Amino acid sequence: MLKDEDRIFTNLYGMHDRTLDGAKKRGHWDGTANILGKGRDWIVDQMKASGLRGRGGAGFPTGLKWSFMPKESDGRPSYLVVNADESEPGTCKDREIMRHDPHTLIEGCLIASFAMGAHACYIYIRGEYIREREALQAAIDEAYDAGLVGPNACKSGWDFDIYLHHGAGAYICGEETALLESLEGRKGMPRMKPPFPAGAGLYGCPTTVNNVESIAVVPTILRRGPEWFAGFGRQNNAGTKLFAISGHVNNPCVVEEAMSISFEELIETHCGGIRGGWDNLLAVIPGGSSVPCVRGEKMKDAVMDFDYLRGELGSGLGTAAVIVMDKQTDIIKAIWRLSKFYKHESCGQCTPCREGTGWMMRVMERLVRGEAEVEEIDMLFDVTKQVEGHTICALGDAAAWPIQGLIRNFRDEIVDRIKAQKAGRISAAVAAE
Ligand code: L3W
Ligand code: SF4
Repeated sequence: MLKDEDRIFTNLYGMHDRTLDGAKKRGHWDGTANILGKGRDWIVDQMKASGLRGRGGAGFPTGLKWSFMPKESDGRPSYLVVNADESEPGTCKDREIMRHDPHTLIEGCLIASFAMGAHACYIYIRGEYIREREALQAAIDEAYDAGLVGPNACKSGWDFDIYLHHGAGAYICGEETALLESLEGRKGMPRMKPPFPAGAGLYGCPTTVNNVESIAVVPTILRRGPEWFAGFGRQNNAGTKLFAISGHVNNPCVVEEAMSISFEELIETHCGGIRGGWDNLLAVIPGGSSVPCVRGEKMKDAVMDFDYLRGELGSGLGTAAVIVMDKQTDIIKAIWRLSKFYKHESCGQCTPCREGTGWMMRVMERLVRGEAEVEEIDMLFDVTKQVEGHTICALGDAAAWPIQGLIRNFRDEIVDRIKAQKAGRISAAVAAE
């Protein structure tokens, strides 16, 4: 178990004072001007050495991403945009940072912006996060009043402004280029990449989009040193990490743990075990709804990091939203429900996603009832392959992967359902809503 002194987020459960006074007592905003005084290159190099990989789902190396920003201005301003549009089903970790430890994020915004030559930072917060935006705005106001942000931030000579922008309830605005469109006042429709935001982002200017957790851990990494952070987790999977564990565990929670912790230790130590015991575990979605589910028996010894979950289990760490399903779950129906979500959230601008998400959802609907032919399982898998990788943004992949995970791991259950339907043994209770 991660020791208390190694935790970055010391107020995750709101037990302490979240105001500036409380944050300072817990070690935040300590020596911030000294960190800035070491210069942009030093900060970026330290972040590279820490091994931090983006916490929003893709796991892209943070220091490397920052290094894509121009060193010299060509007349265009640079921007940092924080993606606080936390909407991935199962994911509720950034919410805890913003409502209970908001100063970790604000201090991180200043340091990261400085490192990328940005005098302004926009935090795009999910529209439904009303309490969180109140807490965050109050903390931003405190930071302005104390001179920590604003002109000559922390007396560093660096002018820095920070703006909180509210989303309006569209999942797709969590995709970084849709988010930028939305910030600019248009419909949240993803842009083709390249160009990546570092080349042409907000208002066509160099922009880095980072997840809340990625930015909030920056000040502590720089204070304690990159070796300290890199000391947690396996190689290439460094650091401590927030895990949001939901579903059929005895005590669902958000917890900071060392990367590469085993699934069993994570669940036993923090969640009081699986509801009904380990023999009752059916399936786990280890990284938010976009990654494929895994059969329970393969998960017990799983290592919770990017490379193990992708390489060994064909799934992913994603946002580290761990969704646990016990044997009372109708897994076909659960994945159908995700299909319905992605169909609803598709922005509709590219054909494989717009048409494919509806098509996949309708086949899934029939599979829930067993009203299908066995051959249709392979046909559905083929369709997911036609969607995957053929769309403008990752939502198409995200709609395809859960179905692929279902078919890979639970084909027998789907076949049994079809046979039961043909034999007249299906209960009306399994019919989709
Ligand atoms: C410059 C290059 N920049 C990549 C940057 C890119 C982005 C980051 C990662 O999707 C995933 C998705 C969801 N030059 C670059 C470059 N970049 N190559 O690196 O890029 P990418 O394309 O790998 O991923 P993405 O488009 O950011 C994110 C998955 O996360 N996901 C969803 C999470 C949802 C939330 C939420 O609710 N807020 O986070 C969960 O698994 O499916 O695969 O910045 O610009 N050559
Ligand atoms: Fe829109 Fe889907 Fe295409 Fe993404 S993949 S741009 S959500 S239609």
